[in-house]
Amino acid sequence: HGHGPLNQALWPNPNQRFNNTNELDFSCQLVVGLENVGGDRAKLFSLVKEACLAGVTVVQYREKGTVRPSFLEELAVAKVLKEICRKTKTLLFIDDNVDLAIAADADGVHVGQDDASVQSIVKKAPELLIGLSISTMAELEASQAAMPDLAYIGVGPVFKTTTKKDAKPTIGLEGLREIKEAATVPVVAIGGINEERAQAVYQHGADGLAVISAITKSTNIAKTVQRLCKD
Ligand code: 3NM
Repeated sequence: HGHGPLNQALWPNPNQRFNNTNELDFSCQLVVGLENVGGDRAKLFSLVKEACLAGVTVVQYREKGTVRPSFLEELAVAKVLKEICRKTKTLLFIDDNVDLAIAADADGVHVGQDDASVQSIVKKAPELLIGLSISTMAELEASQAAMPDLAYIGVGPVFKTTTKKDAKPTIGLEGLREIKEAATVPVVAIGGINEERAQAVYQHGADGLAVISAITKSTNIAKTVQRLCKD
């Protein structure tokens, strides 16, 4: 499978993928799937496009609803998202599904503690960037060996979230700070983050943030993204 133009420019040598990690911007991530927009594909595409144009730096395509689309349906959606992201130079990550990330020529894959191991992803798809969810100091410590292969860690839930059904206990702003102080890769805070809470999240050390509902439920996406995202 071919590298996207973005990957090609950034990672000329697959064995030195992370030499340029500092040039990648993980500051503002929209996590979204069909379940977050009432299953409406056209709405998903227009929302992602608007968010990308407004300054979102990463889109994570995530289908974790009770009704899962088929692989081919998800691939069709992911390919459109890839095209939108390519035009705005936004990174596209796929949640959990390494095969989908490869097939859609995404820039990266985001995995949780119970998903594919970082080691197995590196082996299978060395060109993919990898984000890993971390909720506790114990998980951070247990993931030390994987750090050189990670583009960022997703840390949360910082605040109570109603969007993720199986969310872990909230860690709060102090939990975020504690993990940030020990982390060696960019920290992307997630969970219940909205326009009002964004500044506090940055003040507690986050390098970036990731949201679902703050953007999918916004009535003015451009304004919301401006307020959420670090300049
Ligand atoms: N992951 P909202 S919390 C997808 O803690 C996701 O790892 C979380 O949605 C984690 O911005 C979460 O609407 C949901 O709270 C984020």
